[in-house]
Amino acid sequence: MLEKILATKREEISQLQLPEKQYFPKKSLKASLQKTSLPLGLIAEIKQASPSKGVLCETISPTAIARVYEEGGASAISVLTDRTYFQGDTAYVAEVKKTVSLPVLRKDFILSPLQVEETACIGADAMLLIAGAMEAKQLHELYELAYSKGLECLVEVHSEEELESLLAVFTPEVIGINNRNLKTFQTSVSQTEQIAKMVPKEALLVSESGIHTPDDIARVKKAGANAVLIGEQLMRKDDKRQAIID
Ligand code: IGP
Repeated sequence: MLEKILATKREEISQLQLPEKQYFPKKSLKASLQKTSLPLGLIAEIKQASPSKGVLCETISPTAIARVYEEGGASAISVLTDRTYFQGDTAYVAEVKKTVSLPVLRKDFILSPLQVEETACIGADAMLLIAGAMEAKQLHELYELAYSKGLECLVEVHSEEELESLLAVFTPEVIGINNRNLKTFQTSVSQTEQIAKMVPKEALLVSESGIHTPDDIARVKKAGANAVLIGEQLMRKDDKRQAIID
């Protein structure tokens, strides 16, 4: 699946034109995750659909959802901007930035320096980089470019091998362990329990995907996660604010 998405993305990049630059006060993802009042930092995701689950809700108002996430105590908002597979939109980033004061993470498949520029233009505070999508050296170049533009990165790994290749090149400030196996789409928090052991102490660790119950949260916390990234479980709930508190 990842390969298919990346092929579409390369196609899109070849047509990409930079939008006009939007200016917003910058908010640090890392700092916000560290100073949470919840048991763990929470990146709450706005995701309308996904290749694994199909459509999660028929219509969405990104600004209304963002407001509720903020009220519930989330530390940051993740906004899916991929249109083809996730029904996201790059315009959602600015809409959310205008509505809440939390840092906004752009969730997409970033493969090229031009997309890093675009991420800065659309007003995001941070962006996702996926280790499984490229060589560690290339990822490091995009990472450096992002930080030079005032953007932070959440660097996502799916396996011990991916993390090992990455750490041979550099240590990202914020590392995400994706609990979803991209081949089978199955999620298991045991991914975090397994891989967390290899994460250097100085990095902030985010456990991503497949987090549904308080027990999942307790397990990843015990494994050493500083924060969780939750999409589906919140998107399916009518009362998202209560879902965060629960
Ligand atoms: C959220 P979930 O299972 O809570 O909806 O997962 C998030 O981790 C997931 O959307 C995600 C993702 C990604 C989406 C993780 N890595 C990369 C797109 C691209």
